[in-house]
Formats: sequence, structure tokens, C-alpha cells
Amino acid sequence: MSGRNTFYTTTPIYYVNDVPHIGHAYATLACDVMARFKRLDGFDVHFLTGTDEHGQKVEKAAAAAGMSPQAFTDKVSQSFHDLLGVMNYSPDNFIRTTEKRHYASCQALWEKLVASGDIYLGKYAGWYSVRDEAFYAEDETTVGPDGKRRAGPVNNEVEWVEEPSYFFKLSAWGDRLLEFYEKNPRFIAPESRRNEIISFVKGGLQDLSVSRTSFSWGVPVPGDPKHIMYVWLDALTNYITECGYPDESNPLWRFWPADVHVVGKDIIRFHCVYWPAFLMSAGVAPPKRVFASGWWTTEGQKISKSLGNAIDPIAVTNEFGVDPVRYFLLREVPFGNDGDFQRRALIGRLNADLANAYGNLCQRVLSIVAKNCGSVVPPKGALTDEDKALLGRAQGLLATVRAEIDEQAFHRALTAIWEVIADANRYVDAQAPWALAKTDPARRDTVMWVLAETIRRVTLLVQPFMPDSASKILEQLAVPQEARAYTAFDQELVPGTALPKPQGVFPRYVEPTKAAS
Ligand code: ME8
Repeated sequence: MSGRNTFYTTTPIYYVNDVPHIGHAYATLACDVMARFKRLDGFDVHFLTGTDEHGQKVEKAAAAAGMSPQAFTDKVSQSFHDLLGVMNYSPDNFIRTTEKRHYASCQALWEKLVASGDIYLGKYAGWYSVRDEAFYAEDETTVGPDGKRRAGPVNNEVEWVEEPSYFFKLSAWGDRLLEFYEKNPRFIAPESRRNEIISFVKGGLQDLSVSRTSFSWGVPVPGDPKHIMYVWLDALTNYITECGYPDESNPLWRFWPADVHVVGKDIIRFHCVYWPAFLMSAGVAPPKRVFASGWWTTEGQKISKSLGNAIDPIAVTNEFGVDPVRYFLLREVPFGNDGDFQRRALIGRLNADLANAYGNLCQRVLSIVAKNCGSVVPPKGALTDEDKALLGRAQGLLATVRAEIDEQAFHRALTAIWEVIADANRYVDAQAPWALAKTDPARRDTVMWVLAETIRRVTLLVQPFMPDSASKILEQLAVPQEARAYTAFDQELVPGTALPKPQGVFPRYVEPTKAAS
């Protein structure tokens, strides 16, 4: 074992009832940035994503597609797997709940819950939303003008269900959950979600139905296979299946408890109430943190299949490039808030932040170095206060970005980095190296060294967000692979190092002109 600090982050596992859209790409992006940052920062990282393949919703979607559930899930799961390449994600594994090891893990957890005395057989009579795969109390539902009863975060339809069911004694866990939230103030973020969960638990918990008998696509209950485990009990367990549960001698068990489960705001009740209660009942430590991301709309509208307005990650990255889309998603909206995906805003950021600010800084600096400094890292003379100020701000960025990443405040990390980029652009204008070429070439060289060194530091921090673009820029600064981790953050550029020919990394986006008139 490595002896390094571990970091384990997970995405929600995606239902395979539909193909992925930008909303699905979002949680995985946040995890990817954290995983990449932590790897560069010396952590022993495990990053997990995957697909949630059981339950009534998936069974119905398979039937509607005229396919067997297994063939259907194989097909749709592949489209989520393909998304990893499309968005340049770097998970360590992709889990599917139809894997054998996952059945074993769910059944082992079930047996622990039984042994704890938290499972009993009864009969469920109440409301169920197949879309949410969630049970709702009568007072959580409302009947709309169309006469349909609805409930839940997106007001999906519910149906009446009456069937034999095993229950988990969730009602007995309220006080222990409240105590757990109290002792672990970082467990639920952002703060508004924490308040929402605490008041839900304070309102009193009902026992939770954890098996169904009206369909068969799922993990059978040990010893009573007519019962299929509730899909959320099955799905949540994926996070420990990955670590080898119940075999705590599995080397991957070192990653449990997870550092951050990233989830959508619609599924926090499952992650912040049910999941820690199941784990505590089974004698397993709950995760350290659950961060709830907001939801994307597109051009002001809810993303919906019927409107056909879902942003397809393949189409949008083909048009704008992977890195600009990654940047936009995390820069445009504070993580945790809802956001509106507007094409105009994406183009605005691409041109202003990437092409004009960052791209132009790299381009100006690297082309002067290539043309006027002999294509090598220029010599560094005595530093002025202005030089030291800029270098100091770039140096201070690592601590700032590290702290923001630990809060999942990606937009603030990016804002801090772009402030230094703006400082560097102002410094170029103020120092006017093109004028120094005639009056004081040695000073010009120092200015160019300060700029190249600032770009190096900034770009080391851009790596987790825009890996390919950062890599191209670091290549142009001849920063070798082994000097790109944060242990090498203070390893300055060495004057005289030969540099390759510079090339633009962030072209401006120009709307394709309408057919020539
Ligand atoms: O909930 N914007 O799966 P899922 C942002 N299988 N995020 C969005 C979004 C949008 N427009 N639409 C969906 C499930 N999401 C369960 C998870 S975890 C043990 C099981 C997010 O495919 C949504 O909030 O319905 C959720 O976090 C994720 O996509 C997966 O949704």
C-alpha cells in the first residue's frame, strides 16, 4: 500500500433508461476535476462512476424498446461509458449494478441489516413514483388540475402500490442521524441542502419499504427471492461494492469511507438519510461528504425528452471543443446552484476567457520568446517589485485552488486563476516588452521569463479543468511530464531550455456564416 493519503470520489450511477445529456456529464465532470487535482497533489485517488441498471423504471424502458432488460442495459450502459471518452474523464472504474460482485455485496449488506434487527416483513400500501423510484407519504403528494397525483423534486406522477414488502426501521434512526449531522458539519453541502435534510429528519422518519414483489429485474432478497431489493438500496451499495464489500481485506477497502459523493439535488434524501442509516446499521462508516449539484436548464427551459432540447455532449463538444465545454460548465455557475445552458454564454466565455485572456497571453508571450529570445526560456535578471508581485500571486494560487477544490467551489478556483491571467495581461501591457527590445533587451528577457513562469504556474492549475489544452501549453514551455505534479509547483523554468514552436491553443469561436448570400 502506498502510505499516501487516499481520496475517493463517486458520481451518481446513472439510470440506463435514457441516453446521457449534459446534466449527466456535469456530476462526472466535477468528480473528474477533483480526481485529477488530487492525483497531481499527491493523493492516492479512486474515482468511480457507472450505471444503475435495475428497477421498475429500467424494466419498463427495456419493455418499451422491445428488448430484454439485460440486452437493453448492455446497450444503454455503453453510451454512458462512451461519454467518458467524449468528455475526457479519467475514472478508475466504471461499475454496473448488474455485475455479480455487486449482487454479492448487496446481499451481504442486507444480511447485516437483518442481523442488526432493522429489517422486518410487512405490507406496503402507499404512493410510488416509478420515475423517481421513490415512495412518498400521502402528505407529500398533490393532485393537479389534470386529476393526476404527483410528488417529489420534479413533480413526477405517483401510483398506488400495495404489496408485501420488507421494511427497514428508518423511524428508529432519526436521532442518530441528527447526531451524525451535528458531529459532521461537512457531511452535507451546500448549506441549504443540509438545512433541508435536517428539517426533513426532524419532521419524523417513517420506516422504508426496501423490497418489491411486483417485478423481477433486480437483486433477490437472500432467502426470499420473490422479493427484489428496492433499487435505491441496491444502487447506493455500489459505492462499497467497488471497495470490495463485505471483504474489508480487499486493497480497495482503503478508500472507504468515500471523501465526496457528488449527487444531483434531487437525490440527496437517498444519500444523506437512507444511505448513512443503512451503513450505520450495518456497522460501516458513512461517507465523509455528499455534495448536491444543481440542475441545468437549456435556454431557460427544463431539459425534457418531450421538448427534445437535451444538450447532447457529443454534439456540443464537437462544435466547441471538449475543454471549452468543461470550462464553461464549471465557470458559468457556482457548483450547487442551478444553471441555464445558453449557447450565447458559452461562446462569450470561450472568446473572452479562453481565446482573449488566457490564449492571447500564451500566444503573445510564446511568440515573442520564439521570435526574439531565440526559442529558449529567456535568461532571468534581477527582479523588480512588479515582477515579484506577479510571481507571488501565481505562486499563491496553489493554496487557493486547493482550498476551493476541497469545498467543491470550482467557479471560485477558476475565478482566482483567471485573476492572475488578467494580472499577467496587464503586466505585459505595462512592461511593453516590444519597446524594451530596443532600449533594454536584458530587461525584456527578464520580463519574458516572469511571464513564461507565470503561465507555467497558472497552467499547472488549469490541468484538472482542461487537461488537453493545459498539456499543449506545458509542452510549449518544455515542462516535462514529471514536472507537472504539484510537488514540482515551485520548480521554476530554467533559462536556456529549448522551446518548441508556439501554436495557438484556444481559437476564437466565430459563428459559421449563414449560407453565402
Ligand atoms: O438518479 N442538470 O439516476 P439519473 C443537472 N440512478 N443534473 C441532472 C440533470 C440536469 N438537467 N438531469 C439529471 C439517478 N441530472 C440514480 C442515482 S446513485 C446511487 C443513483 C442528474 O440517471 C441527477 O440530478 O436519473 C442525478 O444526480 C444524476 O443526473 C443521475 O440521474
